[in-house]
Amino acid sequence: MNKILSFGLLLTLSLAVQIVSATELKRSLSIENAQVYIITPKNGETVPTTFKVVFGLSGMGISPAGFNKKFTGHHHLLIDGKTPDLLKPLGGEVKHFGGGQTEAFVTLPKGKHTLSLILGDYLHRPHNPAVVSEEIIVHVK
Ligand SMILES: [Cu+2]
Repeated sequence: MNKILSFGLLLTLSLAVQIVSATELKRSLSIENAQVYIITPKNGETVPTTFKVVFGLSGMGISPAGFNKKFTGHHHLLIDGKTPDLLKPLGGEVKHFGGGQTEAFVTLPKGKHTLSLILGDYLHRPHNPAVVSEEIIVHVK
């Protein structure tokens, strides 16, 4: 009885491992040392209510959403949010730049705000490993 139980447990465990690996495989791979970063504004900068954000990417390329090209993706801007689950496709918690844009005008209310970028693949999924920028702070006046 014990043997049957442990065999069943082993089978369940190996199945779980296989499912996790299959999910991992589906995520697009990033290039080691690829970096995404905000070029402007600078961390700590004071900006007007509408300001331009310029996105930087090194080591990988830009492709529009829906376009499955290896080692590319599109930018996602996270404003005042906590980094989402990077194992799931990005949704409404970020602004998608699925056209392949590398800059955007953003309008925010006066006050302190945080900005960061997450690169996502053709299906809006963070890469494996995820390419995420450092968070910057802007003061909107
Ligand atoms: Cu997206």
